[in-house]
Amino acid sequence: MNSRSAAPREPRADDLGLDVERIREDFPILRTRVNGKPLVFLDNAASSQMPQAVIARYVRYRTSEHANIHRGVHHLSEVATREYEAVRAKVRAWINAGEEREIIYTSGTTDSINLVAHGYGRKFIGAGDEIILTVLEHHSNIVPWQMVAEEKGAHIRVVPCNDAGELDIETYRSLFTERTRLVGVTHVSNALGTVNPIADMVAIAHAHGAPVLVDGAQAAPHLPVDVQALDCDFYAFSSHKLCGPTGAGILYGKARHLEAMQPFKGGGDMIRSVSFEKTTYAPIPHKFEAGTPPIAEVIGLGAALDYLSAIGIGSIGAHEDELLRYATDRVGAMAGVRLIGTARQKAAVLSFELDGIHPHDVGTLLNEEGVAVRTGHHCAQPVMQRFGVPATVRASFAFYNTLPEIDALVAAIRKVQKVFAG
Ligand code: C6P
Repeated sequence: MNSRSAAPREPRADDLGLDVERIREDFPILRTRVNGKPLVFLDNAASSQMPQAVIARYVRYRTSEHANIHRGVHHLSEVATREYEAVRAKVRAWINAGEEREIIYTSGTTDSINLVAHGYGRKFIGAGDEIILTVLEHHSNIVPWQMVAEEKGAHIRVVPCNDAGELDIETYRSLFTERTRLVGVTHVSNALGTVNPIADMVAIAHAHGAPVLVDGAQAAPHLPVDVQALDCDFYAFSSHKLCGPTGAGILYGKARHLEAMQPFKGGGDMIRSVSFEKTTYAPIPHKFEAGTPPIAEVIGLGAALDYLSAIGIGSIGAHEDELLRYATDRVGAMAGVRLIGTARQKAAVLSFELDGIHPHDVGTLLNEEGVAVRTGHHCAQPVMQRFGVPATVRASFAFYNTLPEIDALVAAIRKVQKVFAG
C-alpha cells in the first residue's frame, strides 16, 4: 500500500496507494490559488470539497428534475421523488443500517441530534434522570441535552479524557446509575481526532439499559461505519463533510426507538391524517420529515456516496492514516510546536499550538501561504478547557490531500515562527 522506498527522496502525491493526482482532477476547487500560491486545503473537518460528479448531479437536478416531492402525480414530481427516495438505500449501505426506514433525512448533524433530544429526550427523560456525555463532544452534542436537562430537571454526567485525549472508560463505567437514560458520544473528536471505542461503550451502556446516540459527523467520512456492528441506537452525520452539499444530513435510528418517539417538527408530509380533533402521523421515516426537504442536497449526497463508494472507504481511510502519520511526525518534530490530541486511535485531524503565537495569528499567516486550516475552539470549548488552551490550530485531512501539501504546511509553519521570532 505504501510504496515509499527506504532511500530518502521527495514524497510524491501518489505514494500512498490512491491515484491522488487523478482524484484531485475531480475537484475543480483544488485548482484555486490563494495569495498567488496553490491552495492547500486542510480544513476538511469543517467541510470537505465536492467533486465535479456531485456538482453535476446537483445542477442536473436543478436544471431538469426539480419539483416538490411526495405531492404531485406529474412527471417532474415523480422523478424528483424517485431520485430523492433512492438516496435512502445508498445511505443505508454506507452505514450498514438494517432497513431504509431507519434512515431519516435532516439538515445536518446538529439537526439530527436535536431531533433525538426533542423526539426521544423530551419524551423519555424526566426529573432526576441522568444523561452521560463526554468531554470530547462538539457543542451540537452538548447544548441540546442541556436544554432537555434544564426543562426536565435532569442531570448531565461527563466522561473525562486523559492527556492524550482518550476517554477514561473506567470512569465512564462508573457513571451509570439506575437513572441513566441516554449516552451521547462522538465517534471521532473534531477537535483532537480521537477515535472513541464506540462498540465497547455501547455494550456498557446497554448493560445498564441506556441507549446510545453516536455523533458520527467526523467518522462517516473517514471510517467504515457499521451501525449494526456498533449496535448504537442513533447515529448522526452531515452531507457536507462527506463531499456532499450543505443543508442535508442523516439520522439513523433503530426502528423501535423511532417508532416510540414523538415527532420533532410538525407540518406537511409527516402526517397520515389531520383534523382539528385528531392528527395521526405517517410511519417512519416520514414522521420526522415535515415540510419541503432539501431535495437537491439529498440527491447530491447520494452522488457523493456513489463517488466515495467507488474509491472505497478502506482506501480513503488508509490514505488519510498515512497523511496523519506523516503530518504528526513532521509537525510534531518541529521546535516550538505542541500537539494537542495524541490518542493511539486517531482519524484525519492534527491539532497543535505554536509557542507564544496565538492560533488566530497562525491561521492568518498560514493563509498568506495558501494553507487553509481552522483555528479557534472548533465548537468544542470543553476540550479546550481540558487542555488549558483558548484555541488550537487544526489541520484536517481528506483523501485528496497529499504528502507535498503537508510539506507545504510545515514550511508555512516555519515561516510563521520566523515572522514572530522577528
Ligand atoms: N464540526 C468543525 O469544523 P453540522 O454543522 O450540523 O453539519 O455539524 C455539527 C458537528 C457535530 N459534531 C461534530 C463532531 C462536528 O465536527 C460537527 C461540525 C465542524 O469541526 C464545524 S463546527
